Amino acid sequence: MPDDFERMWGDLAPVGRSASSGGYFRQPFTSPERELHAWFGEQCTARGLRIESDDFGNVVGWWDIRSDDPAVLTGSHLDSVLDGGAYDGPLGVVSALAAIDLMRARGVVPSRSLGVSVFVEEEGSRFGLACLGSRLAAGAISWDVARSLTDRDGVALGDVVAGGTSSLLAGVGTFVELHVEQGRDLVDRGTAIGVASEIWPHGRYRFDFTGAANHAGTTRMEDRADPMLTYALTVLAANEQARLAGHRATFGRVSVEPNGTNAVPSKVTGWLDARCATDAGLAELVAAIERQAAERTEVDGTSLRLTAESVSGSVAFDPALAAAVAADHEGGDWPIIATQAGHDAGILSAAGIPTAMLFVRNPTGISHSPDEHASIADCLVGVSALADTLERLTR
Ligand code: HGY
Ligand code: MN
Ligand code: MN
Repeated sequence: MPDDFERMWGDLAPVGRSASSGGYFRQPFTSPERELHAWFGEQCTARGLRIESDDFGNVVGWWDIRSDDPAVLTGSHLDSVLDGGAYDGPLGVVSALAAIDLMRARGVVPSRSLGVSVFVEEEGSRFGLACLGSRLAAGAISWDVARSLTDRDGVALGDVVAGGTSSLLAGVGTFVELHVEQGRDLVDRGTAIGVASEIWPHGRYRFDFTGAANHAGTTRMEDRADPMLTYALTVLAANEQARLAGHRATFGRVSVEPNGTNAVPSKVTGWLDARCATDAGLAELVAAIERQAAERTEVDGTSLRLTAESVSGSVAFDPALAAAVAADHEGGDWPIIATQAGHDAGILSAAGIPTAMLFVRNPTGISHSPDEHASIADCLVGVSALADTLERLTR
């Protein structure tokens, strides 16, 4: 089995990888990501898995078993954030294929169909909405709304994929997603595998600060309406709010118009990624940041427009399923832990499909970075853990 996993992992390693940073640029419906989808199709065909695609680019490879019982689905995503790591997403897909290989090597025949899924645009790195593919598959967003989402070049989702309907989840009774841990809980506990209890609510909010373009030299400081100043103080306010309350607030993306060196900008747009343990806490955090930004616009003579671009409510995974997945393993029960990272599993869980997540230890906890890593040994433990879990669920 190790060679299966390592062979597949080696196939993916060069695809969409930056020569300078070593990070990955696998945005949905771009050639590196389409190359990964083609690879996935070949892997499914090589295993005799029936390939089913929906109108949005989501794909499932089915191990069809004649049964009246609802199917079990496992999988993750192949798209990445900009300059992302190798594991976030692909680890769950490669591990699912390797887990099927391992089950077959063990002589296991499922009592119900078992599918391996790849949902598109989980990161929302191109069209701005997190878990776009799984939201479309689960009916959490309509195609009419999603088709108009645009990327930074103004290309609409409807321009790159046909759209329509999806029935990929119609007969699915349980979903399991294996994912590299994006944090340090497992490494601090000294254990390789964990199970998810919940996903923190989180959202992405666009702050448009408008001011007045002017000369960087001849305009006195007191005569300016500088949106960069309002933006900068909003970033500081968000950081302070989150730090004091134990939440998360990040401005990782900004655009400046006209972005000149010797001019006061006319407009600065910043995107806030905010996350809290509760829905109410998230709303309060964003409201507090918005309030402080608005107060600052009064001082700077600028204006603010706030748009919520992507909001994911809190997810509590099925506790009985989590407990059943985590229990009775060599070396003891797997820990059940919360995550602040969003996943397709959260969308399917919120859509009413009993869902579990397996986490594989990340020795540094770093993610959404070229430095994201998991050891091959832990990845192979993950494959075996996923095979055990799928065996239990398809018995
Ligand atoms: O942003 C997230 O939480 C996830 O990695 N998509
Ligand atoms: Mn992910
Ligand atoms: Mn991610």
